[in-house]
Amino acid sequence: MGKLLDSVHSPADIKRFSVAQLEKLAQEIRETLILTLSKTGGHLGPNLGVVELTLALHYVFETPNDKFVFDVSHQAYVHKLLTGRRERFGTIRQPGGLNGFMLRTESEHDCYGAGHAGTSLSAALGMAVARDLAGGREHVVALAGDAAFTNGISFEALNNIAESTNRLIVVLNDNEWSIDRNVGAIAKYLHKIVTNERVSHLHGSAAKLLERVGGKTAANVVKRAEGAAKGLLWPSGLFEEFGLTYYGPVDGHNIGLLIETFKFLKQQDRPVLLHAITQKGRGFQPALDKQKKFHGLGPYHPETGETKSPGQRTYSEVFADTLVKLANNNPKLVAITGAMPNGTALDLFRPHHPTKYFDVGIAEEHAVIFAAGMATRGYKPFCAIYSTFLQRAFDPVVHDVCLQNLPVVFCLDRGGLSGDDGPTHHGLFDVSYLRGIPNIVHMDPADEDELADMLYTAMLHDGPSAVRYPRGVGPGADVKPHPVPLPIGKAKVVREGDEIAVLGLGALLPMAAELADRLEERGYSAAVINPRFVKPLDREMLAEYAKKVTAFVTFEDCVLMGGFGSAVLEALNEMGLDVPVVRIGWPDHFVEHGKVDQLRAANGISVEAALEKLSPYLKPKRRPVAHSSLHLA
Ligand SMILES: Cc1ncc(C[n+]2csc(CCOP(=O)(O)OP(=O)(O)O)c2C)c(N)n1
Repeated sequence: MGKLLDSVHSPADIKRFSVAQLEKLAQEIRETLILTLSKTGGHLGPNLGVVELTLALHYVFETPNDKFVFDVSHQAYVHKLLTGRRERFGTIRQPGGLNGFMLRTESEHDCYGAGHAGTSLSAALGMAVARDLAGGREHVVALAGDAAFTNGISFEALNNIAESTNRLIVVLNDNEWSIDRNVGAIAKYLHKIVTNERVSHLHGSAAKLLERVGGKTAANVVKRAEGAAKGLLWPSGLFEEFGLTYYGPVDGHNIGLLIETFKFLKQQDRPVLLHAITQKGRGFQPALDKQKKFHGLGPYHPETGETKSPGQRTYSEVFADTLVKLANNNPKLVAITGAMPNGTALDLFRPHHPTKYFDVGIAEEHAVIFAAGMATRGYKPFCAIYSTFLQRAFDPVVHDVCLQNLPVVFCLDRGGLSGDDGPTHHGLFDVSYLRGIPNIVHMDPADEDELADMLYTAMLHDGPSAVRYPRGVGPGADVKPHPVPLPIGKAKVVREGDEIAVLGLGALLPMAAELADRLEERGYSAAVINPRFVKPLDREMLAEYAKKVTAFVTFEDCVLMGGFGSAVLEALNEMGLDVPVVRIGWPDHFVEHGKVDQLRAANGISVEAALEKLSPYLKPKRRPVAHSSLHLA
């Protein structure tokens, strides 16, 4: 690690550096990012793109008094390195280590946490208005990527800024990429500004002057610098109409220029937007060559950027392959993603059915309502949205799709823990938030083949449905060449048993089977059931087992509150069947980032925890197995 970075313990330490030293520091930061993330994984490309921007921001402003609000905050690693977390940086995204996003509890320099896109302008405006009301003078800066402007909330905020405050700085970090290429009219509009030759000529001379005089303090020089900064002004119709004074586009890698520009913007008594052009992945050729891959990834080779393949098809890939097959025979099938063609694997679908594929940008609400519209015209939309991001579109799911009973299929990728990404990305709520909505069918496959069958079932179903599947690879089941439809609302009995019934939803079916094995070892007859459907629940099956078993056990990879186990309890209660239900699932607190197995064990999602909770309901056996370490009643 280079010397300059070693001497940086807080942002104050970089303020004594010259521009040349800051450029050297930028180089050291890039090396640190590339090396560290090669071991931990993380958002390499976005962070390599904001090194100079972050340095210039910290050079000019004073956090924690001034406030930086980063959109998504996946690009806050450089900020972390500069704000007292350098020594712990190697722990990023590791269990017990630094979070991969901004976290208010992690540092006083993280004034706002995020992980979902489009929140920075609203949050920053809230802080600016609070400051104005309290008579404060601190600066509030929102840093948002170009893809954040595909999101409705950003525009809801823009609609309010000019009327709400005179002092807010928005930095638009434009690299022309979302995770995939950025899409839509706004992306085209920004591209037009960036590639306009007249603008770049004008700005070239203004920027040169600014650089020449920048950093000098004599009054007349400062005046000239200000004049030059004004030369960066280009009336961008869009942002000017929203009442923000637009500056740019500026080279987001020119530290000297950025510093002088921020010094100028800091003095403005009106909301301003700086359009900075950056290069995602700058300084690492593999990241420049493969923008999508290096947006966010697991460990890689620090020189070649090579990564290990998971060795087996992920759930997302099985989903995409199945959808290709289904679309081959169904001209009405369309696939929709909200800026996640890579994550959802729909980029495998796109080449097969380019006219049936829609990337609508980071716009989950629009994605769902757009799907509803298509469904009214006889199309069968498959909306592939991560479980965590569908939270954004809860009302469209209720009001537009389910209320009108439209045949939209929600393909909930990352249902369950998202692991290293942490609480903003864990998909633990969808069972609870979807289960209470009338008309929806909710399915959870236990393996890849069942996922294919459920997608086929959803295609045939004339109403709304959701199929939820985990991140990464599953058990590796062979997928049949042709999926078959499943009877809706019917569970699958995997193993018969008549003392305890263990229900394992989706990814937790193996845990249910393991519990049953452990019970069998102790002499209990345990049934293993794959519920398949959270809704409609197989009441017949429940009633049948309620006649014979002393308890049910439910395993689910979602929050217990309002979840699958709760559904079982409710159904038994409604049928007047008084059988205890031991529920295993996620407790009522947010779950930090970490390894899935460790987090499950630490949160009581384990066979051991189930045995302990179940013990009061187990009838004593005459000859308990001697080696048992558990005290079964
Ligand atoms: C609501 C929501 N949907 C999807 C995502 C997934 N996501 C994370 S970063 C990202 C792209 C961000 O692009 P941009 O804001 O331009 O920043 P860049 O990474 O290019 O610097 C997306 C789609 C998200 N975080 N939040």
